Amino acid sequence: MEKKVAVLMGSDSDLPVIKGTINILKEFGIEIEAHVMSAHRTPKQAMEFATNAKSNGFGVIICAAGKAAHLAGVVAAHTILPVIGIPMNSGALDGLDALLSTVQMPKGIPVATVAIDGSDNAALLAIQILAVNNEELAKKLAAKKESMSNEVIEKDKKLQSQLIG
Ligand code: RP5
Repeated sequence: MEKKVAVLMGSDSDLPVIKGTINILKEFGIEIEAHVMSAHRTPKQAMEFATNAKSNGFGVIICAAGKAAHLAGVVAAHTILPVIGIPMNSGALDGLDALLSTVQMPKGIPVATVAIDGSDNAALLAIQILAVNNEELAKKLAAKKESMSNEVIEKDKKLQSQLIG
């Protein structure tokens, strides 16, 4: 059975950005579960979800959180699944608080941290992890890269024609 991806967010206020993650996972046909779950406000639920995630059929867990963003770290502490952290720009420090809280994990408990509000890359990294053992996903990823490359080439052609006149 194909592995699912969990998308956890610390608050529903994260959803507008995290919709990007969900949309890309859906575009690739990946089964997802999305939850509002907080390391601070619902610590028991976060711990239980992480502890049971592997046996519940998940392959990767994405955690988005802002401010003192501990969700990804707490989840990573309770699972051997790869955990991807998205630091959210939700406070006075423009996301730098969440970036440091997410990326600066102590040794032994890694969290693969994407950029502040890096919702698309979190989804793509999760898909790349699943694609290690899934040729169909690997082909879809290669096609996506090809299409991105073609878009940039087209933009360059347009620029050249504007510059030349
Ligand atoms: C974090 O605090 C959430 O992930 C969110 O980014 C931020 C603000 O949450 P709310 O006060 O909007 O619920 O826990």
